This record gives sequence, structure tokens and C-alpha cells, in this order.
Amino acid sequence: MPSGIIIKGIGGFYYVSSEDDIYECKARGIFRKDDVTPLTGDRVTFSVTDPLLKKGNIDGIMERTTVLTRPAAANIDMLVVVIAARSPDPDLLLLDKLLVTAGKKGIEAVICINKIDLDMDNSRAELHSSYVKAGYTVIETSLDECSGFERLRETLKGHVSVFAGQSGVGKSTLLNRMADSVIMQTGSISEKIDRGRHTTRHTELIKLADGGYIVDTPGFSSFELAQIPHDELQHLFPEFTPHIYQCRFTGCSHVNEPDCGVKEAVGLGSISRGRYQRYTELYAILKLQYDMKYKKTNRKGTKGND
Ligand SMILES: Nc1nc2c(ncn2[C@@H]2O[C@H](COP(=O)(O)OP(=O)(O)OP(=O)(O)O)[C@@H](O)[C@H]2O)c(=O)[nH]1
Ligand SMILES: [Mg+2]
Ligand SMILES: [Zn+2]
Repeated sequence: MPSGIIIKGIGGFYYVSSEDDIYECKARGIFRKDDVTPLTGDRVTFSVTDPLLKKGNIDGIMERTTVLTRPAAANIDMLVVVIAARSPDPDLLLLDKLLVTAGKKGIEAVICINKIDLDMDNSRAELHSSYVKAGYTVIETSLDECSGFERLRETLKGHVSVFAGQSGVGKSTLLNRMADSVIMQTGSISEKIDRGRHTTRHTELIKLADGGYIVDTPGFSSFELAQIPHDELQHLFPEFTPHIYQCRFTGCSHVNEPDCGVKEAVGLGSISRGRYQRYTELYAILKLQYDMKYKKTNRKGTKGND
């Protein structure tokens, strides 16, 4: 039975990219019964009902590795967080929120610093090194200097990736650049999916020449943020890990406690001060959310006893 990946779904039709072609498939009733709706990114098995018109039926959906609602897609395994070296100035709290979200969802995150042509005095250097130190892959790109594109392409190879980040950082520009070389090689594919162009556009996978896909969600600049328990946050800052065991108190939050291994590492420069500060900011936000939720539950409990 042929298999493939759903590159887009429109009005009950799912476009399944298999080895050689794209098939317009329907999902059989069985999915509705099981309350499973096929998603863009789903790996499926299907049967061909019309080999000439390339039509088929989806018979099975393989187990999903990840599921996101924004963008609505399955099996995304790489998040490219794009920031601009300048214009707009990087929102580092958003960057860290996105990295933490990826970590929580088991999605590999890489950072792309775009518009380096606008950063003549290399003021991004510190930022760059603090994230390399944290264990992330950092790729620098710009419209004029093309060197970064090859590295980005290499990084995307074999993955289903999504680009996220502030408005205006250059996500769409990069995505078009990445897809450019591809469109030439898969002209027949773009022709075939052209039919949907004039209706509302949906989340769509753009095939890369070397294998892999980029999720294209038009007009989309945000990425859902994961709900994270505040005491889990420390594990989503990978550079904290070797220092957590030096803390005097088990359950140390690394905020106000004395003899804290993480704070010591910040003092010694092995953890970036900025990253640490944003950790405390995020921690405070998550702790507040937790406390509010807890108090609410508590109040309910009291009412119940009256
Ligand atoms: N100088 C410079 N400008 C760039 C670069 N990359 C993109 N731009 C410009 O930045 C502007 C915004 O780029 P987009 O690709 O639309 O940004 P985006 O992240 O998709 O923005 P949203 O769709 O609003 O989220 C455009 O005018 C691009 O031409 C770059 O490397 N250098
Ligand atoms: Mg855009
Ligand atoms: Zn600590």
C-alpha cells in the first residue's frame, strides 16, 4: 500500500505527497468514527482509486511524533526561531519562550539571526555566543551575504520545520529563499497544488530539494506557547543542567535561595546573565499562573464544604 505525507488539506480533500506524485485523497469514514481528523504533516497509508487522475483514499494515519494547534500540523520536528540582528530589535524574552516551548514539546530548536547586513559593528556577537553556550545551533543569514543559506538548508534537511518569530524579522523572505531552489525542481508539484491558490490558504508543507519540508502558514507570525509548570522551567534551559546539582537545596528555584549552583555559574560567566534574567522573568510568570490556579481550586474546595 502506498504511503506519503499530507502536505495540505482543503475542504475534505487531503493532498498526499508520495514518492512520485501528489494524490488527492479523501479520508474514509473510519476516521470520523474514531474522532481522528487527518492533519497536515500526517504520514499516511492510502489506496489509489484513480491512477490517471491521481485520486485516492487515506486508509491509515501513522503515529504522530508531535501535534501543534498553531500552526495546525503534525510531526513538526524542528523550530527555527528567527530574530533580526536589527530592525526590529530582538525580543529575547519571546525567543526564550519559543525555545522553551520547543523543548517541552520535544521539537529541536535552532536560532537564525537574520539581517546581519544591518549590524555593521557586530553587536550581535554576544547574543550569538550566549546561545551557542546554551547548546543551540545559531545560524546567521542576510539577504546580501548568502553564506548562511547553505547552512540553514543543511540544517533543515530531512526535517519538518516551522519558522517563528517577531513580525518583520524576515521569516517569509527566508522561507521563499529556502523554497526557491525547490520550486525549480518540483515544478509539477506547485502546478498541481495551484488549484487551491485562490481559496483561503491553509497550512501547507513546502517540499525541500534535499528531503524535508517547511511549514508555510500565511500571515502567521506567532507560535503557540506551551503550558509549563514553573518548577520544570529550569530543565528547559539546557545550560543550567550541569549546575543544578551544585545547589544546596533540593527543589532550588535558582531565584532567591542561597548557595545556588546556577547563580554561581552566572557569576563565573558560564551561564549568560541575560539568559538567567529571562529565566527569572519567565519563572515569575509561570509561578503566578500556578498560584492563581491553585487559589482558584482552593476557593472552590472551600465552597464545596459550606
Ligand atoms: N536588510 C535586510 N532586510 C531584510 C532581510 N531579510 C528580510 N528583510 C526585509 O525585512 C522585511 C520583513 O521581512 P518578512 O520576510 O516579510 O518578515 P516576516 O518575519 O515574514 O514578517 P511577518 O510576516 O510580519 O511575521 C522585508 O522588507 C524584507 O525585505 C535581510 O537579511 N536584510
Ligand atoms: Mg511573513
Ligand atoms: Zn539553584
